[in-house]
Amino acid sequence: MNNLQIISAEIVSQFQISGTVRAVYPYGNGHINETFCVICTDEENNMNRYILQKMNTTIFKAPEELIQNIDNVTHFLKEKIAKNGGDSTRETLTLVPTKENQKYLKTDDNKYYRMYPYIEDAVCLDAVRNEEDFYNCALSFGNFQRLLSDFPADTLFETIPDFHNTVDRLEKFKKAVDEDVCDRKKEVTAEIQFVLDRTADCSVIYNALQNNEIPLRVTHNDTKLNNIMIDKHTGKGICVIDLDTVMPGSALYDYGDSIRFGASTGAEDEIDLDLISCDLKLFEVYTKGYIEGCGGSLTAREIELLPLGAKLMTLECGIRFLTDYLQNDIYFKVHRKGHNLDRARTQFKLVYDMEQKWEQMQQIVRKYQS
Ligand code: ADP
Ligand code: GN1
Ligand code: MG
Repeated sequence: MNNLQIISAEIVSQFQISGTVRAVYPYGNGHINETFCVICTDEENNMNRYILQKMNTTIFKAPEELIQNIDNVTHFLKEKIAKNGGDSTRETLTLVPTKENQKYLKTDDNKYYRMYPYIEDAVCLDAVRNEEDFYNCALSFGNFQRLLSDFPADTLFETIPDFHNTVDRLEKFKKAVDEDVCDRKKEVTAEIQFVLDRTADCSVIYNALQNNEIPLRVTHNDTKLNNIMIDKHTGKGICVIDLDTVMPGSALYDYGDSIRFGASTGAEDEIDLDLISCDLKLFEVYTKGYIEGCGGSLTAREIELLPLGAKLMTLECGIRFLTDYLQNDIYFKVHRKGHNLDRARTQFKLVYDMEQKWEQMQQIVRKYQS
């Protein structure tokens, strides 16, 4: 066992788990938190699994508020899921309390941990397996947003201010370019220019929200494919996870971020950019599923702006990866040299490809504009 796992085993015992801990190991491909899978067995040798997370408090500066959000949102969802005849223990996350009945554990050295039961009989994907998968995810993310449509938004803390404020993201990017703290600017002049050439795009959703052209909703804000659990047997999206950024936002953020990740023909960190493009068939099935999942609640203007949501969330994510590269990789977890730059490049390639396919993307969306 390495140090990390020993620490985790000690931490685990402070939560209300069922059975004896048999193993704790790093888990998943998230870029933000430190995630572990905990395996326990009871006297009859039944296995219970849990997800233990060390919260990233560099990024989430107010972990108590974040947990409060998750607790409120999951309780709200549980009631609705139960009312609709669903399984509220499986279709949303549940915080496992500590032995002192707290919703999270704060250690003496100011580290914050939380635990969830592992969602069993489900898979979490890093790439779409087929069109049906993606359609099912779209239904679930749309449905998630619909279930939260009457959630009291004013009770939510903003866990990361200006999270999808692309105008602000652009400003922070320009500052990182100017400061150039690790002398990487010279390697990325073409990428910097790519962003600057799209300055006008960056304010479109921001302005549409400001002018009340589109509504502010309670949104997930991080709707990539590996933030949803898919039922092993039915292939349906059953549980939306990673609720750290549930905040007031735009449906365009949720739709756009899903397209960015799931409709790409290559991985987010693919090095061979020839493998990266926007798959229009996947774009179409997601569009159909998301509009259906939202249950008719999207406005005509929101639907009209969906292609822009896809492009802008992709551009914004590329801007964020490139900013982090210029700032010496302090935000996203990296696993190799130049990892954030590779990620930024795939996003920009995808933006470019969407621009070439713009007419077709708009035509597809119009098909679902009833
Ligand atoms: P991050 O913010 O770092 O992305 P996530 O909350 O998304 O962290 O968790 C990372 C990964 O852990 C997920 O992509 C998923 O594979 C797995 N995971 C998280 N919660 C659960 C859960 N309750 N059941 C099963 N797997 C989970
Ligand atoms: C992060 O936490 P994770 O890995 O699901 C990030 C998203 C980015 C995504 C890019 C809180 O998502 O905003 O779009 O990486 N989450 C946060 O893969 O910044
Ligand atoms: Mg995640």
